[in-house]
Amino acid sequence: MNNAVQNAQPAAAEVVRTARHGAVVCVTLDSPPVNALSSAVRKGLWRAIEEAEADSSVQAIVLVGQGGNFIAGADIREFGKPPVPPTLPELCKRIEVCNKPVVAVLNGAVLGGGLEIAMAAHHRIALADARLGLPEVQLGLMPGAGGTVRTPYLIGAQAALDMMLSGRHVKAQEAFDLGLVDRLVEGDNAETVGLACVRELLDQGLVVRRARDAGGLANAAEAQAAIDAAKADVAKKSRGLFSPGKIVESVQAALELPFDEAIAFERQAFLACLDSPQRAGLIHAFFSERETAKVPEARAATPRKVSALGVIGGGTMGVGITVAALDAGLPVTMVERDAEAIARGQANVEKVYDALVSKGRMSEAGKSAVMARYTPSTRYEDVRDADLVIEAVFEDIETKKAVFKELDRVCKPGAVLGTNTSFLDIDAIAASISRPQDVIGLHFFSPANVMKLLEIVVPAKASAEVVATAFDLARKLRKTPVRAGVCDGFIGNRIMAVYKQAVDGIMEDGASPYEIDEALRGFGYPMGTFQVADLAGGDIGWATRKRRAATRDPRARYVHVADRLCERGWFGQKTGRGFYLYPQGARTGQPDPEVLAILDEERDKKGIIPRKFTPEEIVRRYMAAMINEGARVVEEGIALRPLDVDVTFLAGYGFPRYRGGPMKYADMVGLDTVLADLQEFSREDPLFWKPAALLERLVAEGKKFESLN
Ligand code: 3H9
Repeated sequence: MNNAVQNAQPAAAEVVRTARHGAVVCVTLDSPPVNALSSAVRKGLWRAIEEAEADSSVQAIVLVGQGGNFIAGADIREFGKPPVPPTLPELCKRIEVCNKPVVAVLNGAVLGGGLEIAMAAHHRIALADARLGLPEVQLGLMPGAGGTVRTPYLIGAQAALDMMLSGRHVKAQEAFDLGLVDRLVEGDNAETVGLACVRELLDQGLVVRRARDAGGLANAAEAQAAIDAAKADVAKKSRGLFSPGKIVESVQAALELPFDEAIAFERQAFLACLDSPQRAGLIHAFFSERETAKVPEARAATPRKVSALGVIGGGTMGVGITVAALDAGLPVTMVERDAEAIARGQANVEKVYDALVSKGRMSEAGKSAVMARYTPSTRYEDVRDADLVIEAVFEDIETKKAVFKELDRVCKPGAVLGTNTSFLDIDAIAASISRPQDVIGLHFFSPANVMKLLEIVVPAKASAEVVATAFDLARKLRKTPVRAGVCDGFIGNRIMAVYKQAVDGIMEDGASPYEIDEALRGFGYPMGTFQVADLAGGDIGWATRKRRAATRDPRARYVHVADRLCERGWFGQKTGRGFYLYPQGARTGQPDPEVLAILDEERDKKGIIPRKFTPEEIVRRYMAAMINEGARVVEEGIALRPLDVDVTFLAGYGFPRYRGGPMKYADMVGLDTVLADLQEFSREDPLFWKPAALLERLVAEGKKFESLN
């Protein structure tokens, strides 16, 4: 991120303009990209309200946002910096106490502090495209400018808690039905329709009407019941998150305390959230997910037009990619080797939509419209007009090369040729055809229509235009793209291979797979490593280990337990047992005493006397291995920046979002602490735990990974 650009603060007068229209003052916020409430915007708004109030000829004040949005919230970039007055709660109060009617005209994003400003105003008018929300919870925060008080005053505790705990965006019509908006207006220019509407309201006798006088909490018993239900729900679902509990406490305060005291209570709760490492992690995740698309090639080149896609392969990945593209409105031609295989591919695509139809989330007509974009084929010639083709066949370099040879033969000049390989050498695939500049890795994660991550793997000869096209495709498919270099496993699978080795070592040295999984869930993962292995299928990891056997460093520690399970045909959920037992097709596994016996046998063979590991020690080792390999991946340029590693794990591997990703976590724990851990562990196994040079350098220079973002 460019700090100079980030820190450049425009003057208040530049970002907030006022204009007189008879007796009405129109206050326009113009602070691209989303009118976030920076200190300059807050100052400008404050001044505009003061001036309008002081002018006896003014009868009403209209607030509008320029550029398609009202206000997307507090300026997230200011969090963690010293506060600059006026604060947002002060500004909201200033608007609320204004003795002239203030009307907020809502369009586009009306989020967080933006909605709080609107609720502090006396009337709310919404255009059809307005989306209102209090999404602070997704940033580890809570509404902190009166939102936890004014929202229940306006729409009742239940609806307010739903909005604040989910962070969901409410469309204009729903906001009107809830009573959050007073009037819906047609038109697309907020200023024009807002002014016309206010003139009409003035004719009808527009007066000041404050949220603090609204009756949303009048039925105390009903409000208490909603609060109690929310409290129970938070306890059940919020998995270690801090701010949901604070939101509920603040609504309780809104019910019990006088209005101003409840606002003061909210402020303290908000500041506690602001101070939490979860806020730092979640805001890092928010910005990082937007940064990963900013790669040199996307800046330097214009993407090629992609309006038709080819997918080679109708297996799990081919189907998922096809569905992702169909959902994005792209026509897809899927090619399989014979009639039977393509029939299976087509059936699997249809199955995804049938499931939506049966859940009532799609109509039959909707399914037909999507399927009309899908063309099954058994001939490569049918992708000759495709702008981009993605190969998703069996993970074997010769098979892939054979597919690329066909693509080289049939595809039109300039078509982008993507491979969905998860580890193979894409440079070698590119070198095998006559147009290596058009080849790119598009590593989707399974299920490809659901998982957000798309690793865009850039081989040496890929043209900038091709890279830019891949990023543009990710945007169209609503994926989170991360640029990766070519190596075995790219960013994600390469790092995963290393922390899995660490986990295997912990297991062989004494912790059971069940203790390890529990420790990882305690850290915030939805599932532990062994649960994931059972879900993915043990045979997949087994094949990878066999493939790597020839190149494995003979000095490296190798734990045989997983192989022993695979030799017995225990591949996880699909075979009814793996590290866990799944009796009668159960989805949740049970610990298996036979697995523990196999583990003991393996320990005996190596003369290992098992020792105890605390959950904290398990996590320390797991994270140290992950961070160390993450540092290597950055050092080698496989990842552009540490934040690319973070986003890979957040979007593709279930890393707990509130921890910001492995590299952010390392910064928060302290790189010196991580290095000290590695040094301590390396006394047992110097080869595996050798600290990455980049980590050592950063510690020596007193810097963080953040300095490389
Ligand atoms: C809050 O309000 C706390 C208060 O209750 C209390 C305070 C006391 N600040 O997402 P996009 C940037 S907490 C600064 O790509 P889209 C974003 O980084 C806040 N910058 O576009 C990006 O910059 P760049 C509660 C922000 O159209 C650019 O705008 N509000 C902010 O897909 C475009 O963003 C939220 O949590 C911000 N608040 O989506 C809303 N928001 O171009 C967060 C955006 O340099 N924002 N930027 O990469 C969003 O959900 C989406 O950005 C939004 C637009 C829906 C608005």
